[in-house]
Amino acid sequence: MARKKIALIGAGNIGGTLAHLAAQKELGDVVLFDIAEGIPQGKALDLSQCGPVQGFDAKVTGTNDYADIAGADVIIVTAGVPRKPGMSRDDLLGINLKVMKSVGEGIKAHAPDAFVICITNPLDAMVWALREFSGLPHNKVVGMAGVLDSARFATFLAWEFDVSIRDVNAFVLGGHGDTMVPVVEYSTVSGIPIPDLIKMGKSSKENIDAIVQRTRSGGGEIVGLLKTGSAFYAPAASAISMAEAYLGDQKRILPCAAHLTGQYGVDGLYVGVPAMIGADGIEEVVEIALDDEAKSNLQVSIDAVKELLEACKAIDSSLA
Ligand code: A3D
Repeated sequence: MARKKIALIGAGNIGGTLAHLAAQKELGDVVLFDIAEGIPQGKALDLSQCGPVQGFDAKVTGTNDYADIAGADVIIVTAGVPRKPGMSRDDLLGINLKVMKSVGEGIKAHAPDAFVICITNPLDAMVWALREFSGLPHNKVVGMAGVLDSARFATFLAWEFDVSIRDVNAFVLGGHGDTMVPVVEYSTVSGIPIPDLIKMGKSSKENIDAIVQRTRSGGGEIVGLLKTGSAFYAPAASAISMAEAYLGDQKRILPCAAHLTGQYGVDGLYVGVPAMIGADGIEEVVEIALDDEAKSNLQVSIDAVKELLEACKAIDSSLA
């Protein structure tokens, strides 16, 4: 069987980490693409030289030419610009929307059969725009945010309960950003829901509320510490788990920004929901019952995504 091919669009902090993880795990040969000349080539050379030390055979190459992504099985998109001081959310939206246009056209022309995972922010709008520009089927284009957000939630819960991270299952719905919805009722330690653990005296509502808030602003906390960029190790690891679910037809149910067609009362938007990833991409969106509080929080999140899409349509009339 021929080796799989993983194309990474954007060779910045996340792109480089993705390349390292994909090569280490031998998910396939890796192509790093970026518009910056020298960066993908330099990172690819450096990563290739990890091979002899770490014992992986994956070929890692760098390019500035979309033709080199031809035949990719998985594409992970991190191309774009992060928000800088003085830049409004709309400024970022306008710049990254243009980036999604060129990336979408590149994918459409050279790798229309790939499973595409978008990470570029603002995530829920960019994944939608990338799907529109690429014209790929909706089940083959997905956004990575929920795996990361629930990993953050799980980390804080494991610390709170002083238990192994392996026993924590944390659940986050909604858009990526301040309006995300960590769902306490569906989050467990070894199958025991968090509200039961509170009743057992293992934590308090106040502590869990603080953890929910810390999860919501988890990205900002890291930006505040790093000062020169945003998180990249955990975002890369999260996207790799989604790529593995697709390549291995694992049927994993992972929280991701998936295209909704009526589920959760939403039609035509990408929103963070639990979805099954297998060989057909997004094979199913799992619709769970929510209590009134989670429902109204999710609605706030959906409204925020809608607002972003309207802004995208105002910037690029081909999207309207
Ligand atoms: P960074 O290290 O700046 O890398 C971005 C790369 O994109 C740079 O190497 C640029 O040269 C490249 N680039 C810019 N324009 C283009 C283009 N038109 N075509 C190809 N490449 C281009 O950023 P990063 O890797 O830290 O983050 C990448 C993106 O992920 C940003 O938009 C972040 O905001 C976002 N992000 C999302 C999450 C989520 O959970 C959704 C988490 C962390 C970061």
